[in-house]
Amino acid sequence: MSPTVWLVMPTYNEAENIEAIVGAVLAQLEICAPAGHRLLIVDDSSPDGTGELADHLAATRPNVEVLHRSAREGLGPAYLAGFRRALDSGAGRVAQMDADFSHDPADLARLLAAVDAGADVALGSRYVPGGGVEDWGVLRQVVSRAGCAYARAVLGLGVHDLTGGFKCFRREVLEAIELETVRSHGYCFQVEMTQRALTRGFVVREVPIVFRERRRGRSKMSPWIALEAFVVLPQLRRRGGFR
Ligand SMILES: Nc1nc2c(ncn2[C@@H]2O[C@H](COP(=O)(O)OP(=O)(O)O)[C@@H](O)[C@H]2O)c(=O)[nH]1
Ligand SMILES: [Mg+2]
Repeated sequence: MSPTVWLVMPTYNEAENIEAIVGAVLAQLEICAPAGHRLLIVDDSSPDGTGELADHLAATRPNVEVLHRSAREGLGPAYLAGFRRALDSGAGRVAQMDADFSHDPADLARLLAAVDAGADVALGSRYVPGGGVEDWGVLRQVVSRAGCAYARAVLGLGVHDLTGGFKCFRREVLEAIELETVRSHGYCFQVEMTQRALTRGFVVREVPIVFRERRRGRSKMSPWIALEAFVVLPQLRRRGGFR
């Protein structure tokens, strides 16, 4: 396995977070991936200038690069473009996380350790003992938990947190799951990737994390993205992780 860890981070209007998150992530990667790492920011032409700020960071720090996409297409296509770039560049493990500090960069070490210990996919999980959410109102907690429970039941999967976006994949998983046919955009993208890994027999391990509400900037997710689940999940069930 190539020792190089790629961390793919999608951004849309994260100008208030980008510099701090890049610094925090690089500091962690120095510690937990000393044999080689690269941070890939995938920006969908953010109108607030996130892409230019990211370019400046990439020019002044080693191991940072930026993939600019011409239009906003949602999380799924941004991740797929980033994963493709990471695989083409020889990544051995590919991690993903949000740019808004909801995912604690310090937790990267435990995700990578789970993969080193034999998991094919490590999932940062809010809904296993030791995991949780901070600062969410009751409504958002209920919607998120109900969404995960619904996805789990519809798809018949044993994973507790199917919609989280803090993960690490072994390269072989991304090569095996036919990325070019993944179509989901929002939270469903996370569900579909995990379903595809499980149905191909890969070992998925949940690592407890505490998810914190963002301090700066605004969420890009809308009720429509949550509703995508009700249309897409039955389709994912029919296909059983294959297309
Ligand atoms: N490239 C790209 N990034 C996105 C898009 N939508 C959201 N993001 C990024 O994906 C991450 C998670 O989005 P966020 O709005 O925080 O979702 P929430 O945490 O579920 O409210 C953040 O880093 C966003 O900047 C998109 O359409 N394109
Ligand atoms: Mg967020």
